[in-house]
Amino acid sequence: NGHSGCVLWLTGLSGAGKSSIANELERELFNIGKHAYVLDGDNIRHGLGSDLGFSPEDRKENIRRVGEVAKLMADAGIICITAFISPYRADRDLVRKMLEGSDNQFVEVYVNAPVEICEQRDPKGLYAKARANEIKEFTGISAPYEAPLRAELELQTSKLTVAESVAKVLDFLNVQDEG
Ligand code: GGZ
Repeated sequence: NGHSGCVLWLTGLSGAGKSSIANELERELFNIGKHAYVLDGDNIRHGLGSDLGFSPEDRKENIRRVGEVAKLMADAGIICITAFISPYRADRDLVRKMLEGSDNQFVEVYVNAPVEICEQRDPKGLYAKARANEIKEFTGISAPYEAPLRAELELQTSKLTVAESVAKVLDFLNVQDEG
């Protein structure tokens, strides 16, 4: 992978484990001398995307902006790890297209857990709110999630620990310890 950056695009339901995997991956990459950075709702939706909600149009624009930022970071030689639901195939494919033609690899990682499991986990109580109709257009409940058809990697997080998922990504990247 040399010194070139890339984009690790994690996609999946709320509660599937995207953020946990992304953050642990960032730490592991740092430990082997790689410069990685996580983009997620916490650092994007309050700032760059503060005007956006969760309608299909707003999600599309959210993902477009994240894609542009991820591309810049990859151009700067950083391993950019993104952790957004990114529920629409067309939106993810748009980012893939953006990265084509640059020498930055786009790696779509399907963080896959059944919606029943995500709903059981419900760490922030959002599924309960969605069921009570207090949150509209909630992905997996009242808004669609379009699963990837040709993701470079799939992580079944109901069967894998975070560490096992991270190991699979590192293995895919074939990263070497640069000390
Ligand atoms: C889905 C929502 C919604 C709705 C608020 N639908 O588990 P979380 O809390 O921390 O992650 C979810 C996050 C999703 O934001 P993204 O930027 O990843 O979405 S997208 O890629 O579709 O643009 C959830 C919270 O925001 N959240 N309302 N209606 N998730």
